[in-house]
Amino acid sequence: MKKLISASLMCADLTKLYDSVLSLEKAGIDYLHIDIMDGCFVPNITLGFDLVNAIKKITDIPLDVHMMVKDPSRFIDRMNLGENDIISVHFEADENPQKTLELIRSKGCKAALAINPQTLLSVIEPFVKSIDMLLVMTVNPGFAGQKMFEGAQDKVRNARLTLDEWGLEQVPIQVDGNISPENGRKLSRSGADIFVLGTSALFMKDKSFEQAAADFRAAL
Ligand code: S6P
Ligand code: MG
Repeated sequence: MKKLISASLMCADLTKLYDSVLSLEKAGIDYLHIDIMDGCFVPNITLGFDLVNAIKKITDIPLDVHMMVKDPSRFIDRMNLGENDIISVHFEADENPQKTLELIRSKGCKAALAINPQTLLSVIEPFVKSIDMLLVMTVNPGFAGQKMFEGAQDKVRNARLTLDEWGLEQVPIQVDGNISPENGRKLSRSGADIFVLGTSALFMKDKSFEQAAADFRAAL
């Protein structure tokens, strides 16, 4: 599977978001990752649905919306997204993930299930027919700038094996949290396909997006 980069916009300079999106386009970034938090499922609040809809209007880069929100099905209709966009919802935050995943697909978007570092991989089994991507969190959701948890590589390797066993070779695995070039390489070798890049690889003081993305791709 082709290795793809998703740029985490909560790590961008929000005073220059428009320019940043255009620069990310020029750098050939594959997805824009938009973190939505509710201050309840996670102890933070960042970006929101109005921003998702505004960004959608200014770029053709597909959006990758990561909802860290309790009962996310309440909000799927708030976003004007299309067939190349991904919406991820957390297993831990939803009483009926199946229904939410189906709702996302009914909107024409790709549906993804996200799992926290402490959540066992086996929980995804009932939902495998309804997912277009699996998001394996490599930090506890809520904040940028954290350290990847120790078992991340093993978890991604097991996730790839498990998905393949179920005949889901085409379902990509996304990793999110402290994806530096070094961690990206390790996780890529374990089977990760889509890399959410924040402060550890893309949003850096002394490097352009173009250079940072090239360095990351070269490290994989
Ligand atoms: C965290 C959020 C992430 C971060 C990203 C930041 O809750 O879901 O998408 O924005 O992990 O990257 P980094 O390299 O600062 O950890
Ligand atoms: Mg995220």
